[in-house]
Amino acid sequence: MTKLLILTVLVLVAIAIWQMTKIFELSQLKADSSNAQIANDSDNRTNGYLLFGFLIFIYGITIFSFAKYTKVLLPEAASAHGGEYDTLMWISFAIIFFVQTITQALLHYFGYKYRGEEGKKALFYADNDRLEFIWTIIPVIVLAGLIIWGLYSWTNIMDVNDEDDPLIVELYAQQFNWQARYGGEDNVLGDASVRLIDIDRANVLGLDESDPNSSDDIIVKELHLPVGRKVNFYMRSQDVLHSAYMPHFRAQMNCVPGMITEFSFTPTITTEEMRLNPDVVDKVKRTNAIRAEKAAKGIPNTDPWEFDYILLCNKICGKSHYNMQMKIIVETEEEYNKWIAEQGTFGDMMASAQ
Ligand SMILES: [Cu+2]
Repeated sequence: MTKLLILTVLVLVAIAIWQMTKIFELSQLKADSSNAQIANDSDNRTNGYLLFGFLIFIYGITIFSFAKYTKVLLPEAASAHGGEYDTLMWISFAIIFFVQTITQALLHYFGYKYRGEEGKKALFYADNDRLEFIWTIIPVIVLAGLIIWGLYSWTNIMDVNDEDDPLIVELYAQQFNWQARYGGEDNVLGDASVRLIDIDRANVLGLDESDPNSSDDIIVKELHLPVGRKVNFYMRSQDVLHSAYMPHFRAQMNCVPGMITEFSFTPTITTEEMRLNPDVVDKVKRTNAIRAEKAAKGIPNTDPWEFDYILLCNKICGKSHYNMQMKIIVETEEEYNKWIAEQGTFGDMMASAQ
């Protein structure tokens, strides 16, 4: 209550000061008979120079951001389609950057060149069809090119099919964790529905026990993928909208309650190889330097970090959304086979729950 009162008093004081300034300004106007409100040549020149100053500022901040923050971007794409995606993004950036550099320079230069001057009259210039045609057709061609290229890439990337014997994996989202389910021996996922969830028997993903395909399914909390093999992901959500985001693979797909969404990609770089990537080495070094500094101050959770691929939730789905993640390990075919052989099946799990 006291806080509210203090706040009210402060607001009232601010209004009073503002009103008094206005009165003061009005009284000044009357006393000064010259036209102080109309900009003269000197004012216009100053504003022209300020425009140049602002131009230098925006160029400066752009160059500064490039130099300082480029290193926080993602490292090289670790999936087969990722290169195409990155090229599209960088070409778009380059075009935007080029056009912005030129148009801003022209805008500010003309602002200065045609600043107000005593006795100068603006030229009345109705229109010029040819000029309008040029400045319409160039953006049309460039944008149409980018959009068509984007659509082409999108259809290429989103083509989820069963060619090349893909590994079938389900990503199951719930507040606030991820689980992955492999098709098992037959590489076919058993039917599942949230209505079949049976917490008492640990059937947390609601697999249909009567479906013969479900007994060999393997449910895990860490995603392992063999390098070079296509993976078809099928996403489900138990509760709200989530989004399966795997930044290093340039992959993201919403997980929607009541439906199955799909995404497919082929991992091309193993976790071990990615840890040797110069950008990643650099990032690990920088992060661990910060962690070491914090550790010295006695702040907890500051153990040195090691790079791992990651699956994140990219929809703000609730209070622990930030912590909804799963480690992804890309490894050789042999390592993957060894790992998957060690995992228990859904059938085993149900048998032991009897
Ligand atoms: Cu989520």
